Amino acid sequence: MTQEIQATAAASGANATERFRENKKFAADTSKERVNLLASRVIGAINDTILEEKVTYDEYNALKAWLIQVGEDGEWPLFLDVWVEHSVEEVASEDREGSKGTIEGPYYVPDSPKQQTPATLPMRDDEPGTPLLFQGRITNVDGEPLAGGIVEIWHADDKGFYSQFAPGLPEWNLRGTVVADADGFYQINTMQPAPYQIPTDGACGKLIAAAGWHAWRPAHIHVKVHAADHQLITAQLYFVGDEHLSDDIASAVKPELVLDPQDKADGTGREVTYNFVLDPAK
Ligand code: MBD
Ligand code: FE
Repeated sequence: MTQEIQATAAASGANATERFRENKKFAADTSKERVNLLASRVIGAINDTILEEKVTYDEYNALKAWLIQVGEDGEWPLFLDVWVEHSVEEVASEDREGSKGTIEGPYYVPDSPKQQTPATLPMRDDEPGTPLLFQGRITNVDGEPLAGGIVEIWHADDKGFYSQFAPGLPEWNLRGTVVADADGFYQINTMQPAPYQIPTDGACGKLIAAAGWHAWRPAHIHVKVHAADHQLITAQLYFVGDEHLSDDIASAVKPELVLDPQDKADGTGREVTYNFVLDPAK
């Protein structure tokens, strides 16, 4: 299949920025003391770096130009989710007993089309890739099924593009909200995604090139799993053997999140079972 998609960093960045503004709620009521503490520490860390590393005016102006560019490209969500969110997630999940989670990233869209299990994600007739049956159970920490639990799932296509952020894809391509059955069992038919490179033509790509880093994330499936009276888990599932498991640019891989799909007996692709254990609501 040939497909002419012109995905630009600025276009997907603008979409991610817009989505963030629409969907994210944040506390405006942080105390003065807390803002003072956090802002002073961050500004202090920047100043310490400048003094210790003897940063020049040239470097300072390059930084200024780059920060302006991050905003122009709409890449603040990308920058923060790639280089900062993993620490926020670590703090947020510190005392969780159930399944591990990881970062959400910039490409979640709420309210994807709802289906009862067994589900097949919306995809094109000629959607490229290897079919993957992703299934398992949603239980509480005592192993009891959470009837009607929900798996929201989203992932990139075989070329690394997310619907609603790259042009030319059907609106809900490879996105869905799947309701588990009375035993907490869910089954989702999709396509196994490929390793993914964050946009290289915008400000984040410029930083990566200038620093001699790489832009890769391992192939991944994003999920949000929830059930009444239980804590939401936001996670990503990866694939065993992926060369970027150990050097994810977003530092979001955990060993508990790696899938090992097997060939299906009927030869129609792969299948894997993954169970989610949800903590009780706080
Ligand atoms: C992604 O697909 C992603 O999951 C993250 C965390 C950052 C950039 C692109
Ligand atoms: Fe992603």
